[in-house]
Amino acid sequence: MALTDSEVLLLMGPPGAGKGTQASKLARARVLTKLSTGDMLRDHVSRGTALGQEAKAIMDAGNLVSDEIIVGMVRSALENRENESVRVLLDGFPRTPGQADALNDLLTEFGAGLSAAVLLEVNEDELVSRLLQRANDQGRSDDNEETIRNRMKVYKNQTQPLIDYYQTRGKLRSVDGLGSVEDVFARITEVLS
Ligand code: B4P
Repeated sequence: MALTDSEVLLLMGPPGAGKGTQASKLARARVLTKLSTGDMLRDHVSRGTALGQEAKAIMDAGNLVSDEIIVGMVRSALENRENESVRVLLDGFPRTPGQADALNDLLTEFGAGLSAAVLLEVNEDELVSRLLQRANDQGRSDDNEETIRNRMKVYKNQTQPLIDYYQTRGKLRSVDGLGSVEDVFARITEVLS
Protein backbone atom coordinates (compact mmCIF):
# COMPACT_ATOMS: atom_id res chain seq x y z
CA MET A 1 0.00 0.00 0.00
CA ALA A 2 1.36 3.42 -0.92
CA LEU A 3 1.57 5.95 1.90
CA THR A 4 -0.49 8.34 -0.21
CA ASP A 5 -3.48 5.98 0.27
CA SER A 6 -5.94 6.91 2.97
CA GLU A 7 -6.15 4.67 6.02
CA VAL A 8 -8.45 5.35 8.97
CA LEU A 9 -8.29 3.06 11.99
CA LEU A 10 -10.02 3.47 15.29
CA LEU A 11 -9.21 1.94 18.66
CA MET A 12 -12.09 1.22 21.01
CA GLY A 13 -12.31 -0.30 24.45
CA PRO A 14 -13.16 0.47 28.06
CA PRO A 15 -11.03 2.84 30.16
CA GLY A 16 -7.70 1.17 30.85
CA ALA A 17 -7.94 -1.34 27.99
CA GLY A 18 -4.69 -0.04 26.50
CA LYS A 19 -5.99 2.26 23.77
CA GLY A 20 -3.46 5.03 24.31
CA THR A 21 -0.62 2.55 24.74
CA GLN A 22 -1.37 0.61 21.57
CA ALA A 23 -2.34 3.70 19.57
CA SER A 24 1.18 5.12 19.80
CA LYS A 25 2.77 1.86 18.63
CA LEU A 26 0.27 1.29 15.85
CA ALA A 27 0.51 4.86 14.54
CA ARG A 28 4.31 4.53 14.31
CA ALA A 29 4.16 1.14 12.64
CA ARG A 30 1.60 2.13 9.98
CA VAL A 31 2.72 5.75 9.52
CA LEU A 32 -0.57 7.21 10.74
CA THR A 33 -1.22 10.41 12.66
CA LYS A 34 -2.56 9.58 16.10
CA LEU A 35 -5.60 11.63 17.08
CA SER A 36 -6.41 11.03 20.74
CA THR A 37 -9.41 13.01 21.97
CA GLY A 38 -8.33 12.34 25.59
CA ASP A 39 -4.84 13.80 24.91
CA MET A 40 -6.35 16.78 23.07
CA LEU A 41 -8.65 17.49 26.02
CA ARG A 42 -5.83 17.14 28.57
CA ASP A 43 -3.76 19.55 26.46
CA HIS A 44 -6.59 22.12 26.60
CA VAL A 45 -6.87 21.62 30.38
CA SER A 46 -3.14 22.12 30.92
CA ARG A 47 -3.12 25.27 28.74
CA GLY A 48 -6.17 26.61 30.61
CA THR A 49 -8.16 27.35 27.43
CA ALA A 50 -11.91 28.05 27.64
CA LEU A 51 -12.55 24.57 26.25
CA GLY A 52 -10.20 23.06 28.83
CA GLN A 53 -11.92 24.88 31.68
CA GLU A 54 -15.27 23.55 30.51
CA ALA A 55 -13.93 19.99 30.01
CA LYS A 56 -11.99 19.61 33.27
CA ALA A 57 -14.91 19.11 35.65
CA ILE A 58 -16.60 16.71 33.21
CA MET A 59 -13.45 14.60 32.84
CA ASP A 60 -12.74 14.62 36.58
CA ALA A 61 -16.23 13.22 37.16
CA GLY A 62 -15.64 10.52 34.52
CA ASN A 63 -18.37 11.80 32.21
CA LEU A 64 -18.19 12.46 28.48
CA VAL A 65 -17.47 15.87 27.05
CA SER A 66 -20.21 16.99 24.63
CA ASP A 67 -20.30 15.56 21.11
CA GLU A 68 -20.23 19.10 19.74
CA ILE A 69 -16.88 19.93 21.37
CA ILE A 70 -15.33 16.57 20.51
CA VAL A 71 -16.45 16.55 16.87
CA GLY A 72 -15.22 20.15 16.50
CA MET A 73 -11.77 19.13 17.79
CA VAL A 74 -11.54 16.15 15.44
CA ARG A 75 -12.73 18.25 12.50
CA SER A 76 -9.98 20.85 13.05
CA ALA A 77 -7.36 18.12 13.42
CA LEU A 78 -8.45 16.64 10.08
CA GLU A 79 -8.53 20.07 8.44
CA ASN A 80 -5.02 20.85 9.72
CA ARG A 81 -3.41 17.56 8.68
CA GLU A 82 -0.22 17.82 6.68
CA ASN A 83 -0.90 15.32 3.90
CA GLU A 84 -3.38 15.22 1.08
CA SER A 85 -4.49 11.71 2.05
CA VAL A 86 -6.24 10.92 5.33
CA ARG A 87 -3.98 8.59 7.33
CA VAL A 88 -5.18 8.69 10.92
CA LEU A 89 -5.50 6.52 13.97
CA LEU A 90 -8.39 7.59 16.18
CA ASP A 91 -7.78 6.84 19.87
CA GLY A 92 -10.88 7.05 22.09
CA PHE A 93 -13.10 8.54 19.39
CA PRO A 94 -15.95 7.92 18.66
CA ARG A 95 -17.43 7.22 22.08
CA THR A 96 -21.16 7.75 21.36
CA PRO A 97 -23.47 6.85 18.45
CA GLY A 98 -23.71 10.58 17.66
CA GLN A 99 -19.91 10.79 17.36
CA ALA A 100 -19.88 7.69 15.14
CA ASP A 101 -22.41 9.30 12.76
CA ALA A 102 -20.41 12.52 12.78
CA LEU A 103 -17.24 10.57 11.95
CA ASN A 104 -18.96 8.99 8.93
CA ASP A 105 -19.95 12.43 7.70
CA LEU A 106 -16.46 13.86 8.28
CA LEU A 107 -14.77 11.00 6.44
CA THR A 108 -17.16 11.35 3.50
CA GLU A 109 -16.43 15.07 3.42
CA PHE A 110 -12.66 14.45 3.43
CA GLY A 111 -12.93 11.69 0.81
CA ALA A 112 -11.92 8.76 3.02
CA GLY A 113 -13.58 5.73 4.61
CA LEU A 114 -13.11 3.75 7.82
CA SER A 115 -10.65 0.86 7.37
CA ALA A 116 -11.33 -0.96 10.65
CA ALA A 117 -12.47 -0.53 14.26
CA VAL A 118 -10.22 -2.44 16.67
CA LEU A 119 -11.86 -3.37 19.99
CA LEU A 120 -9.57 -4.17 22.93
CA GLU A 121 -11.29 -6.59 25.31
CA VAL A 122 -10.21 -6.66 28.97
CA ASN A 123 -12.13 -7.79 32.07
CA GLU A 124 -13.19 -5.22 34.67
CA ASP A 125 -10.90 -6.38 37.50
CA GLU A 126 -7.84 -5.96 35.31
CA LEU A 127 -9.07 -2.55 34.08
CA VAL A 128 -9.48 -1.22 37.61
CA SER A 129 -6.11 -2.55 38.68
CA ARG A 130 -4.33 -0.94 35.68
CA LEU A 131 -5.97 2.43 36.29
CA LEU A 132 -5.17 2.40 40.01
CA GLN A 133 -1.59 1.55 39.11
CA ARG A 134 -1.53 4.54 36.71
CA ALA A 135 -2.97 6.71 39.50
CA ASN A 136 0.12 5.76 41.54
CA ASP A 137 2.54 6.35 38.66
CA GLN A 138 1.10 9.48 37.04
CA GLY A 139 -1.51 10.94 39.39
CA ARG A 140 -4.07 11.60 36.63
CA SER A 141 -7.01 13.37 38.27
CA ASP A 142 -9.63 11.00 36.76
CA ASP A 143 -7.85 7.82 37.93
CA ASN A 144 -9.43 7.55 41.39
CA GLU A 145 -11.75 4.72 42.37
CA GLU A 146 -15.01 6.68 42.30
CA THR A 147 -14.34 8.25 38.91
CA ILE A 148 -13.10 4.95 37.46
CA ARG A 149 -16.39 3.30 38.49
CA ASN A 150 -18.35 6.05 36.73
CA ARG A 151 -16.14 5.84 33.61
CA MET A 152 -16.95 2.09 33.39
CA LYS A 153 -20.69 2.82 33.70
CA VAL A 154 -20.51 5.56 31.07
CA TYR A 155 -18.61 3.19 28.77
CA LYS A 156 -21.30 0.50 29.12
CA ASN A 157 -24.20 2.92 28.55
CA GLN A 158 -22.82 5.18 25.85
CA THR A 159 -19.88 3.53 24.10
CA GLN A 160 -20.63 -0.21 24.13
CA PRO A 161 -23.50 0.22 21.60
CA LEU A 162 -20.80 1.12 19.06
CA ILE A 163 -19.61 -2.49 19.10
CA ASP A 164 -22.82 -3.54 17.31
CA TYR A 165 -22.65 -0.44 15.14
CA TYR A 166 -19.26 -1.44 13.69
CA GLN A 167 -20.02 -5.17 13.73
CA THR A 168 -23.10 -4.58 11.54
CA ARG A 169 -20.95 -2.57 9.12
CA GLY A 170 -18.34 -5.36 8.92
CA LYS A 171 -15.61 -3.15 10.41
CA LEU A 172 -15.15 -4.64 13.90
CA ARG A 173 -11.92 -6.50 14.78
CA SER A 174 -11.93 -7.79 18.38
CA VAL A 175 -8.64 -8.41 20.14
CA ASP A 176 -7.85 -9.94 23.54
CA GLY A 177 -6.24 -7.04 25.46
CA LEU A 178 -4.76 -9.21 28.24
CA GLY A 179 -1.06 -9.98 28.31
CA SER A 180 2.04 -7.95 27.61
CA VAL A 181 1.91 -4.77 25.51
CA GLU A 182 3.94 -6.59 22.82
CA ASP A 183 1.58 -9.60 22.78
CA VAL A 184 -1.47 -7.36 22.40
CA PHE A 185 0.27 -5.38 19.65
CA ALA A 186 1.06 -8.61 17.76
CA ARG A 187 -2.64 -9.61 17.94
CA ILE A 188 -3.73 -6.22 16.60
CA THR A 189 -1.25 -6.47 13.74
CA GLU A 190 -2.62 -9.91 12.90
CA VAL A 191 -6.31 -8.87 12.76
CA LEU A 192 -5.36 -5.96 10.49
CA SER A 193 -3.33 -8.06 8.04
P1 B4P B 1 -8.97 8.76 27.54
O1 B4P B 1 -7.75 9.60 27.53
O2 B4P B 1 -9.37 8.16 26.24
O3 B4P B 1 -8.71 7.71 28.71
P2 B4P B 1 -8.90 6.14 28.91
O4 B4P B 1 -10.20 5.64 28.44
O5 B4P B 1 -8.53 5.91 30.33
O6 B4P B 1 -7.86 5.44 28.00
P3 B4P B 1 -6.29 5.60 28.00
O7 B4P B 1 -5.95 5.57 26.56
O8 B4P B 1 -5.76 6.75 28.74
O9 B4P B 1 -5.74 4.41 28.84
P4 B4P B 1 -5.11 3.06 28.33
O10 B4P B 1 -6.29 2.24 28.15
O11 B4P B 1 -4.15 3.19 27.20
O12 B4P B 1 -10.22 9.60 28.08
C1 B4P B 1 -10.19 10.35 29.29
C2 B4P B 1 -11.46 11.19 29.45
O13 B4P B 1 -11.53 12.19 28.39
C3 B4P B 1 -12.80 10.45 29.33
O14 B4P B 1 -13.20 9.86 30.56
C4 B4P B 1 -13.75 11.61 28.88
O15 B4P B 1 -14.13 12.42 29.97
C5 B4P B 1 -12.88 12.42 27.96
N1 B4P B 1 -13.00 12.01 26.53
C6 B4P B 1 -12.01 11.47 25.77
N2 B4P B 1 -12.46 11.19 24.52
C7 B4P B 1 -13.77 11.54 24.50
C8 B4P B 1 -14.79 11.46 23.51
N3 B4P B 1 -14.57 10.95 22.28
N4 B4P B 1 -16.06 11.89 23.83
C9 B4P B 1 -16.30 12.43 25.04
N5 B4P B 1 -15.38 12.52 26.03
C10 B4P B 1 -14.12 12.08 25.78
O16 B4P B 1 -4.14 2.63 29.51
C11 B4P B 1 -4.50 2.53 30.86
C12 B4P B 1 -3.33 2.01 31.71
O17 B4P B 1 -3.09 0.63 31.44
C13 B4P B 1 -1.98 2.72 31.45
O18 B4P B 1 -1.38 2.99 32.67
C14 B4P B 1 -1.17 1.71 30.68
O19 B4P B 1 0.21 1.82 30.94
C15 B4P B 1 -1.71 0.39 31.19
N6 B4P B 1 -1.62 -0.69 30.19
C16 B4P B 1 -1.84 -0.58 28.88
N7 B4P B 1 -1.67 -1.77 28.25
C17 B4P B 1 -1.36 -2.68 29.25
C18 B4P B 1 -1.07 -4.09 29.26
N8 B4P B 1 -1.08 -4.83 28.13
N9 B4P B 1 -0.82 -4.66 30.44
C19 B4P B 1 -0.80 -3.94 31.59
N10 B4P B 1 -1.06 -2.60 31.65
C20 B4P B 1 -1.33 -1.97 30.48
